[in-house]
Amino acid sequence: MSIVWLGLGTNIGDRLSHIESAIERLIPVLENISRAGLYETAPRDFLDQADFLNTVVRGETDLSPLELLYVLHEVESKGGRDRAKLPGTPLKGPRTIDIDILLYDNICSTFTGDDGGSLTIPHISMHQRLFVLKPLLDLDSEMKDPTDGVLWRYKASQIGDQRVKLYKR
Ligand code: PH2
Ligand code: MG
Ligand code: MG
Repeated sequence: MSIVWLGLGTNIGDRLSHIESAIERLIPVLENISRAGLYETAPRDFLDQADFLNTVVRGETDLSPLELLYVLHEVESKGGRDRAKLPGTPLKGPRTIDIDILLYDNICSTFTGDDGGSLTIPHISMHQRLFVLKPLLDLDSEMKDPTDGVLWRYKASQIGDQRVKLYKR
């Protein structure tokens, strides 16, 4: 079994129920799930959008990284996520549910799917996102970035305020 860490985010509609339904749908896919608290977070990257709810989930799986990615896409679709890149849709704009693979064991690599899409693990932006690192550290404060062995909590402490506030434990 491999240990995976997923980041969940939503900023459209009933955010709480989008997160809860997505985690329900992860139960058949991941074993021994543990979940961090929910955080209300200011949007990053694309700023002109509503605040997000974010959390992190840890689980165990026998799926490969790409197999897991496709399952997560299905869970996103069931949660009302439209991944189609319509003209005029901002790249990192509003979404009903986004589920990103953050970490998968200590893998540091990029995978290319049959559809030509690519998956980089660790998630390429996680080191600069407190909306990821805070909930991750709730679950394990001693974890290290597998790319350089530096504690995630040290990296988090070097990031300025990003308005990430505990919403629900
Ligand atoms: N996701 C993004 C872009 N910006 N900002 C916050 N606060 N939370 C997110 O989950 C988020 C974001 C792209 O996936
Ligand atoms: Mg994302
Ligand atoms: Mg995503």
